[in-house]
Amino acid sequence: MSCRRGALIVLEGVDKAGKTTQCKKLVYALQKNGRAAEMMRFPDRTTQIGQLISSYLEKKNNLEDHTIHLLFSANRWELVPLMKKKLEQGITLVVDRYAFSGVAFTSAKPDFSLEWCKNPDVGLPKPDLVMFLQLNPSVAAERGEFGTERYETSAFQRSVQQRFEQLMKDPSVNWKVIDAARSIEVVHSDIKVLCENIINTSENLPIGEL
Ligand code: DGP
Repeated sequence: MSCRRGALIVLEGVDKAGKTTQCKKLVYALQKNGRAAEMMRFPDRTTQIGQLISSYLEKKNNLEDHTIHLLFSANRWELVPLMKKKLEQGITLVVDRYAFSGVAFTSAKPDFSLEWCKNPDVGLPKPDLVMFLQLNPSVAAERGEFGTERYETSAFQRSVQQRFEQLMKDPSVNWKVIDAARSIEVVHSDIKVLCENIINTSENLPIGEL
């Protein structure tokens, strides 16, 4: 008997929308319900490519904009064998950011088209569900000071938000918009319901490709 695969679930949103908090709570809740679930995050700063990205974000090095875009994508590709293995073992993966952040953040820079930005991620495992934690960037800014990393300014985040809105028009991706201005627990219970449904419906389907 072949084992039922896990679901690939992604959380996206602007900085401070609560993605990391919700990913952790979701994994814990799924495990408590007897589901095999693990969290992943992109960029994964632990690999060699991830370390380059991390020092770029910390402004310790400067990389040309196309180059860093390709490195973010390469960082996702290098984890694909592991992701596929886990999904095939029946483990549901809850992923904090994915290719959509890649496209939204780079295309928010001048002179980058969505099409060019999407290309390097074509063929990555396709999420069964992408939840967009919707939060007005000015409300996000009130949740605390932005840090000192690259991209952490209100003007840039507004531009990122607009790119995400473009991406959400793509009907080939299973987007669900979640109002992230509500309390942590209310957001969590919405997310949990969506995930239980998608885990049950995707377990007999092949893993798709972006
Ligand atoms: P964090 O999620 O806190 O580890 O922050 C990572 C930062 O990098 C955040 O500002 C979003 C940005 N980011 C994530 N993925 C990509 C990507 O693929 N391309 C670009 N240009 N930026 C990304």
